[in-house]
Amino acid sequence: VVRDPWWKHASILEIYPRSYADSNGDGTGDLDGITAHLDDVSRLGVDTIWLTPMYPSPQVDFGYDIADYRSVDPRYGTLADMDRLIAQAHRRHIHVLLDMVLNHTSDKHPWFMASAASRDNPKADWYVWNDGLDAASPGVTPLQKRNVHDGKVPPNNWQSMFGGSAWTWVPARKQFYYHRFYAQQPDLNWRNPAVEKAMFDAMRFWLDRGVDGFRLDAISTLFEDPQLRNDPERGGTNPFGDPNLDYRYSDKLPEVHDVMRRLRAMVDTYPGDRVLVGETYEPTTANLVPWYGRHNDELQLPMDLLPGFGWGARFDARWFRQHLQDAQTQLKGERTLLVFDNHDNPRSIDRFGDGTHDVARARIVAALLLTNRGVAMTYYGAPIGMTTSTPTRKEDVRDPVGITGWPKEKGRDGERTPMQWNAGPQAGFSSNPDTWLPVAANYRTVNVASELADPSSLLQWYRKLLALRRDNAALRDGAMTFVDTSNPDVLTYVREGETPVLVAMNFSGEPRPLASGQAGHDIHTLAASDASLARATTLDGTTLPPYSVWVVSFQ
Ligand code: TEU
Repeated sequence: VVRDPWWKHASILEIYPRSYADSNGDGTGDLDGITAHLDDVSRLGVDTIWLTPMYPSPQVDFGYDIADYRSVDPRYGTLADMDRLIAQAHRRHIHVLLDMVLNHTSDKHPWFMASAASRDNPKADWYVWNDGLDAASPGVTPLQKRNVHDGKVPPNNWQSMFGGSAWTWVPARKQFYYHRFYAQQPDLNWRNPAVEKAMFDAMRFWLDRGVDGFRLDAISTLFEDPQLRNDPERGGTNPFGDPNLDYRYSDKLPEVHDVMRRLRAMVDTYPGDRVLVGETYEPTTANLVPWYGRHNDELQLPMDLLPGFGWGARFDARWFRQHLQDAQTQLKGERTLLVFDNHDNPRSIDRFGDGTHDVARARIVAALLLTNRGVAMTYYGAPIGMTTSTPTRKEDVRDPVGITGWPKEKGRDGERTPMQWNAGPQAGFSSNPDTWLPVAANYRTVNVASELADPSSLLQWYRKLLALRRDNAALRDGAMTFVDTSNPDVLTYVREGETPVLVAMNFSGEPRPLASGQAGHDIHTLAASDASLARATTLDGTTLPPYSVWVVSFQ
């Protein structure tokens, strides 16, 4: 018997360490805080945690600017704390994934400090350096002319994702360096084999300590066009007021796949099915396919961020039916990894909510996430219905994206507020009233303790669905068959198996009859958002109340 690797059935919880639990009262979350809550993680019913970066960092981008890949930021604890976290998680059969930022380091990383000091040091070629052009040379674009130093402009018009030129001048070298993100996040030069070796060694360091895999940050951006051609302008401006570029020459270059293959081969030398999850923002499902590798020899789990964050995702039965069907057919049986929530985007409860039925709609999102044939990933706070608390005054903004982009771009603080554990001071997150971001105002009702005590809470809904995902054979593995496929309001599918399970979701604010076409004499409700559904005795003809979900096994 060949057993599936664990990750094919994983339920992953993304934890933002700054915001999860503060064990030492400094107002910022830490590793011991996470360790202390591992029983809560188990009680939720997930089996894997992904920690966003906890390495030493100047925290310009809250850890996505790493100054040392082999240690822990003292704000979060020590290496020994990390070892204990891993051991305690494993004791509870919880896998641990770390975030790995391969595209760039902090500008305070010793590699960059050495590289920036002169043109002839051992690390001189570890980053992407360029002499620039004479500001007066023909063809220089207005964007380049915003960035003149010693009569030089950057070699092209590339813009940082976070606003402004992607090139920063260093007087000591009389050169520009490239940074796709902040100037404090210089891009590594992946054309230099020494860089690859150093980064693979850093990953080995953690694999040797027992981590079960990595979430690879901004993975599509490792390489840049060797000719440094100008990105075409798409028209309009981005939230930072810069011309909107299409990033064709600094994203998704084919060379990244060679690195992914070598990385996968390295990771596969470790026992225990270690896994590579990719942050792969793609405009269509088909675009995810190359990330698995031609011979399934690259990422096991490219993230499918489409339903969450863009390209037309709506709270709409037709949209989700199409998307889930695409995932089933295009990914050729691979497990998709749907992502509705993360630390970079407003929470889905707000994006898909209408202001009146937000929790009811969140139950549908939970069902989409947890009953489809894929790997599930949720974000801390989503299972209790934490909302997006975006700052309203610029002086309260902590995310540099909001600081540069204000007021058009308010940054990502809203989805990073402290975890709401209970109705006590600071929601049980910290003993210190001065938390790094304010606790959201709704913490007295939206919190773990209150929702555990309430059988009808969103948290109990998540717990129920997570348990079903784990224990019900059809939901765990069964093929997905879509039924009633032209229904504009009700999304219905069957997870096949010895005892099949039907999942029906009414996306409309009106009652709708279920039309599954399944015989279903002998039915058994596994989860129902409404009491009337739990009492139903037949599949077809049963009325689905507004915004309801019914998960029911039948024979
Ligand atoms: O995000 C990569 C990325 O593409 C971001 O620009 C994302 O689109 C944006 O944050 C949405 O608002 C990753 C991390 O998830 C993010 O937190 C980091 O800031 C970024 O990489 C740089 O490391």
